[in-house]
Amino acid sequence: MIDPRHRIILHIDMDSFYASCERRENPSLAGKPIAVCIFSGRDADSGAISTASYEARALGVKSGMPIKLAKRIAPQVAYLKANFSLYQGISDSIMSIARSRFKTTQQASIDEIYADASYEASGDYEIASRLARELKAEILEQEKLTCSIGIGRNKLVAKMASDFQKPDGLTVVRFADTEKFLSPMPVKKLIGIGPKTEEALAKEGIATIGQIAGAEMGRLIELFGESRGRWLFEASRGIDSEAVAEREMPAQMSRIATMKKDSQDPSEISAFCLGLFESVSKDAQEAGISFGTVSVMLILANLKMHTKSRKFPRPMSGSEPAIKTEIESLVAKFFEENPYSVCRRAGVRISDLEKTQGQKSLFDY
Ligand code: TTP
Ligand code: MG
Repeated sequence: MIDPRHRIILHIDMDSFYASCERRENPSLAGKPIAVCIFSGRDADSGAISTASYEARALGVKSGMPIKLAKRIAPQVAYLKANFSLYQGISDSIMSIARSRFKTTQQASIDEIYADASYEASGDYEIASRLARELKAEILEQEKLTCSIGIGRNKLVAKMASDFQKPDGLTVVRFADTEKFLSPMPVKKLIGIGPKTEEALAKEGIATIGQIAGAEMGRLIELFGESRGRWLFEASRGIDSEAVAEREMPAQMSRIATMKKDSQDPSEISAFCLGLFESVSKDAQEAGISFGTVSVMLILANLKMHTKSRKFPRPMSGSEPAIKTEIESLVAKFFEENPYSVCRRAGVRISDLEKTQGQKSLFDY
């Protein structure tokens, strides 16, 4: 067991993730304000903003805002429809880059992952910073996307550090600097504090994290109850002992990529999909994961996406020839049903994932 003083945790958070994915796919959007929308379908503009590029944020467009309101305050922003399978495929690729560099990781959301770098950095923040810079460079090179990384003594501090300087930031909070980093921040910046706690603290005259740290633990317990009071007392000092550990199986793993040139040739598209499948299945095999369903995703020149899936009667692992045949027949079937289609991007997804007995899991290597 590593002495808690020597733990070094990284938190990696992609910058304006969905918007950056869209921009990567469509370079004509470079530098322009854009927002990704989740349309509810009730009428043309009902729904909410999922995320906005930093340029659009500067115009007041934020996650969660109604699309109609955003369009009113910032009509010059390009409003795009969310394309979740694109984001999922890119997320999978980023997660596998991070997992290949650190022994212990924990995916926290579609665009966030923790890495426990205690082992790789041997307790040295200089080494940890270098590893973080290398990770940022690889993600940029491979996926053409920027992220922000926070480094700290635990998950709480690392997450607050990644948020400190965005986009494309790297913030290192050494063990001894933790309280100095946290104490001037407003209480709502402490991960886990919502508007209700903020309000209750304000009534006590507490506005900053440092003021929580200066409060009596007994008073915090009186106000918030035993466990929440203790948590506030510790968190405000940057104390958190939660381990970095994957909790559950991912629902699916996928890869999606743009073909060198648009194609109408099923055999060329199958070959492209098999290449993507090899890469997904390698990750799955290394993690000791088998799958029950394979899907082929085809995005056509008109940007419409089609998915064809096949469920197997038993869990499969990557090397079985039946899968190759199945991928070829899914592509062939699509072209039978949709002749003359022009394919621009293609992807492969495996789902119905299961842990294979006796192998190390995705989450403990
Ligand atoms: P976040 O990491 O919270 O936001 P972000 O990556 O867009 O921007 P930042 O640079 O501040 O990290 O969320 C990741 C993705 O999750 C985001 O790109 C879109 C989606 N999302 C929603 O759909 N609705 C929401 O309210 C939020 C906060 C995020
Ligand atoms: Mg993000």
